[in-house]
Amino acid sequence: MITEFAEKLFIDGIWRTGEGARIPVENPATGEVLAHIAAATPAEVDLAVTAARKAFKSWSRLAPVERSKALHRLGDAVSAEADTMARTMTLEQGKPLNEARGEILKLAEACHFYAEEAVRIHGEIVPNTTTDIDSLVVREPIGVVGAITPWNYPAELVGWKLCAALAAGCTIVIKPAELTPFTALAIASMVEKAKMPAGVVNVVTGSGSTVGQALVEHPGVDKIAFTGSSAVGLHIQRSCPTIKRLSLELGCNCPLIVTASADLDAAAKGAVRRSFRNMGQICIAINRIYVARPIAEAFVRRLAEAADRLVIANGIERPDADVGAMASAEPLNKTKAHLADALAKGAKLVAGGSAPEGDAFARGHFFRPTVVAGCTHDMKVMTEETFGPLVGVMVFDGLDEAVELANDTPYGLASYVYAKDMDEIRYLSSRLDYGNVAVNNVDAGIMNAPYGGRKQSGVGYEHGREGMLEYLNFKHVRIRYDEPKG
Ligand code: TXE
Repeated sequence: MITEFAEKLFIDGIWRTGEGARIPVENPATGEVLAHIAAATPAEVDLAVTAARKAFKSWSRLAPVERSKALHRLGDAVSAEADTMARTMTLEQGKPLNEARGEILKLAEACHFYAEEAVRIHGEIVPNTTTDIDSLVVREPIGVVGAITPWNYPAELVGWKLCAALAAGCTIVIKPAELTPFTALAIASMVEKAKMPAGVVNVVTGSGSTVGQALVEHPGVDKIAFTGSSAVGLHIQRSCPTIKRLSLELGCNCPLIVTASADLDAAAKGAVRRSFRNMGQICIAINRIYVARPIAEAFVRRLAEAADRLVIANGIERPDADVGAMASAEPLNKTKAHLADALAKGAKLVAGGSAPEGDAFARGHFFRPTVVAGCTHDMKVMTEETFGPLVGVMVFDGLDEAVELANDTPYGLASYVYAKDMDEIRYLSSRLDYGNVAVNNVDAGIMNAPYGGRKQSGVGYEHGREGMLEYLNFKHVRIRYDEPKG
């Protein structure tokens, strides 16, 4: 599937060989170059936006039930190709094949979810000053969306934007991350299979600073939907030359609080899953854990044992591995730097701490799931997003202190609690200043509930009905009627 899409752009329903510079895409588990992409030129970005504008005229006027059927067809096409799409993702991103397949099926789920939502968009009639006037509050699609996506979830993060936008009646130009462009191009080929009208979905590849920036600056783009780092999110917000709608899903430094009433085995299991899945390269990964003093030792022991048990492998060779390669050298180096910083400041290494040994790991970006205990808030692991397989643990003495530590961050995307005591659960969930709080589980994001960050973690929502509202405008139509004559 990868060579098929090499150097291609998907614009106005046509696969075009890109005219710009070639950028290599590597397999992070082996260092091999898989293929090259073409960096879209400004003219090609303009072509894609123009195609999306043209398609918007008819797509936005299509009966919602027809948009719904198209999204269902897309979901079916994605499910049918789940195996090949997953392989493409594992080759370019590094996560194990089974996990990649799960992500592709989540993309299909998003297609079907928003296919259902497409037929439920409606307005209301609100009370007026007199009874001979109707005020209709209707919803209309925003227009052309520029979607800029990262490499950690190459299918889902494209899919949430694409499906919600299309359901609302918008059209879209997608700029995927340079590291994982082929999954997005594979999605475009499913769009083709699903017989979506030309121009409704377009994919242009290339770097953020050129192709992404061209979308941000294009006057024909009405909304930017972005997932990525807080720094680039802020840059996008500042650099829009015209007023545009924005949704920004940015980084975090997510806390987990484990109270003395918690089920320790469940807490350790949850912590390991949410700290190390996708090698910690998740905006909702647990980065720092606050544990009640009386149970701290027992919890850390369980956590370290569970981390040590994780199977690490090349995700193509071991589809069922727990963790694979990291996506590139950059997050790996950041992980090592945060680990060195914590150890230098007195943290204790209790699991991992180095690359796995053996020829299989020699050329890829591998690192063992790592736990450091005895942490404090002057360590980077406790205050910055590591985006790698590293978690820090710190002890607390009272719930107030736990809340204060957990909220001591500029971020506000997701937080986690393990506790059995209902009073503790209520207290903590109401005081954690985060868009998502998961209690006694670690799945902070599900398809039918809004998912979004506070503070420097972003603005806007994805998932759920709220995710689709991000692609709709309100319009107030105020109609005065006369008494019929005769
Ligand atoms: O993100 P970037 P990167 C965090 C995480 C990670 C760090 C860097 O901490 O280590 O960010 O990752 C495009 N105009 N997250 O470098 O640079 C870029 O091409 C327009 C958290 O990959 O933000 C890519 O398509 N677009 C996060 C996308 O933005 C630009 C997920 C994201 O890239 C641009 C990823 C520009 N000037 C990283 N510059 C999460 N919330 O899950 C770059 N891009």
